[in-house]
Amino acid sequence: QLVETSKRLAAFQAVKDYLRPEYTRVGIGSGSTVVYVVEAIAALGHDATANMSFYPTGAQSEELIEAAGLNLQYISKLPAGKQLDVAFDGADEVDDDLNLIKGGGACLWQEKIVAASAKQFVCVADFRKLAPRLGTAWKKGIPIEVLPMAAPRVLDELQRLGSQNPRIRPGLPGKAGAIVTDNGMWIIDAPFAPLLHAKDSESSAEGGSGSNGRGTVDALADRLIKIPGVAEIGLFFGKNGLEVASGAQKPVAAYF
Ligand code: DER
Repeated sequence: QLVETSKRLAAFQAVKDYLRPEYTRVGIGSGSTVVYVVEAIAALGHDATANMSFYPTGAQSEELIEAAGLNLQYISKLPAGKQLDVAFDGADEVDDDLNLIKGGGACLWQEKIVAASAKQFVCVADFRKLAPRLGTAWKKGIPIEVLPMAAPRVLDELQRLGSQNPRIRPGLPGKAGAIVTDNGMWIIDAPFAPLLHAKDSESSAEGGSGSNGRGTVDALADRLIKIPGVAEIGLFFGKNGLEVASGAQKPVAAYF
């Protein structure tokens, strides 16, 4: 119960702090924490949200927006040169530079597209997600969205890059075979040694290529995204990280 209370408090605080009445385009992430973000937005009342459109990051996010009676719009319809005013989303782990591991809900590809389309990206997470370095609290590995036919090759390359026991995410009961994302892809979860910040002075910060050496978030991300068959990776960058894309989609705040 403490976790749910923490998620809800974080969500209501994030909406209070970052959803301005004049905003018209709002990204909505995926997972269980963002449920409370939508609850907080809906609680503002119809008049407050009537001029706002809400952009989903997958099937669950779309259902959340519709069920709350909010105006649903799609990132594929965002006019050229326009950005979302703000995007809210959860995370599986947040380090103290606001680098994120995302993808626990297998929605990371659309989540990153929406996040990268927003002027501000607000990460909403409960206390369990906070860790000094990525990979210390979240042990399941970095979620990576891959083309199914390339999965065996990607697993090989991840092993070579030092991942310990990367594996294709299995389906849940009732679904034989691998999880299939909203985009028809598979997810590989790739555990690595805890990732350093670019600023860490430790000697192993060269990127740990090929060994279990500890790499930096940026250096590892650079390698992962280049593996043939990888569609997107569940690493989002914080204050001092790389720009993921043109937008200022680096997380501006994380609430716990
Ligand atoms: O898939 C994701 O990145 C989601 O944001 C998710 O991992 C966060 O999930 P939670 O809010 O249910 O912990």
